Amino acid sequence: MKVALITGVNGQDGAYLAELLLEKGYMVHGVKRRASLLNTDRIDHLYQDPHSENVRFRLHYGDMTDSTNLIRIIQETQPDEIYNLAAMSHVKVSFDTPEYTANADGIGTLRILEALRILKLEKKTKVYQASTSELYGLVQEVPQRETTPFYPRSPYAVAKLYAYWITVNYREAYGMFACNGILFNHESPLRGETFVTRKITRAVAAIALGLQDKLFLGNLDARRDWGHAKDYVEAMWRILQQDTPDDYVIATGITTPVREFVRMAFDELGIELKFEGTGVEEVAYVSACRNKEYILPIGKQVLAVDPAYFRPTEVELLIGDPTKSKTKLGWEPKYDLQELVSEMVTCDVELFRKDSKTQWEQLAG
Ligand code: NDP
Ligand code: GDR
Repeated sequence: MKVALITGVNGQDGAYLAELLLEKGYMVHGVKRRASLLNTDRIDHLYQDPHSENVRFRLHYGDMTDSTNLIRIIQETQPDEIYNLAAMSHVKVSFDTPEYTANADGIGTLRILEALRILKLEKKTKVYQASTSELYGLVQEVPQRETTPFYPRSPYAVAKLYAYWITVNYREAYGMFACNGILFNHESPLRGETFVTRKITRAVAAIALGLQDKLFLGNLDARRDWGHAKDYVEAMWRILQQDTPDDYVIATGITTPVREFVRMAFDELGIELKFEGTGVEEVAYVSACRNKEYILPIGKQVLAVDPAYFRPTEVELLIGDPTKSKTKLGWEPKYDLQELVSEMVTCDVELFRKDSKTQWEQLAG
């Protein structure tokens, strides 16, 4: 049985990846940092009683800032594959916590690689590093591909730049099977609530159900290449099943402005919008309601821009070229953006219907 270790197992990608690897027959170990509450909602359906026989999914307390603990977990679990997904992953928040972000996202990757060397596992254990399209930052070339120069635009992206290159360096210096997946934005109903897509789909559901008045967003012009997380964890696995280690862009090749995502999400519930104004003055009103279940007053303002959500330096345009992953990994995304939006909105409507208690609408992000 193959053994995998996933850091960040209770995050969006960790949850989908754990599910995928369990389906493939792996023994899966997950690293989860301690929190004051049990924040395992995304993986609760995968729980296995540690006292029962043939347990194939186990959690370990660990933190990317603590190398002693990472060394111990790797020694205990002797993984064939490590998927390093743990990170302070919010770009805007990284401007507020730059040193911590560098430590967890940058040096944290070094700690994993160095642990493998210390334990003499560098020839046994393959490493997947969760690299990001944020590395491209300020546009140098479109679409962005493996050879496009990096120009990171946030403390998060700079930390991930270190992680990217230390992964390449350990591959070249020590012959490790260490790979970067340069993944463009991927979303799902499990997406954290303060990333823009989930913030939008939650707000659309809450507004349609009369639980929220208005949605406040930052830069509506930013364009992202959005895919579904379920497709993207499949690519992570494929990257580690190749004969030789390499780095791959994983993307859909289609880019969409934040404003259009908002329009599509409201449209999913039959609510049509009219956008007016530009920049910080931009707003959107309800112009028609096609679905009898979700009737809002025509002319109701449902969107406004709040500059608090602007970033000190922004990444305006991301569009990936997935040619290499399509040809070498045989990877293709199964979901398109319309299906992704539809699934996210539907899930959020269901969630609010089940639990309509007050939500923290304006968390940082
Ligand atoms: P999430 O934010 O959903 O999950 C991040 C995970 O990392 C959580 O389990 C979190 O734990 C954990 N974590 C954070 N800090 C630490 C730490 N110091 N020690 C241990 N665990 C920690 O991210 P995603 O699942 O969306 O992304 C997975 C990875 O892929 C991240 O590295 C991200 O930067 C990267 N990435 C994501 C993309 C995307 O579009 N989703 C695109 C490209 C790259 P907790 O729940 O306690 O916070
Ligand atoms: P991103 O994702 O920064 O691309 O990083 P996010 O969803 O946070 O932002 C996407 C774009 O939307 C704009 N935006 C807003 N963003 C948030 N969060 N909240 C808002 O109110 C808002 N209004 C507009 C942003 O300015 C940005 O341009 C994600 C993370 O998952 C990273 O970990 C990952 O590496 C990259 O995707 C690829």
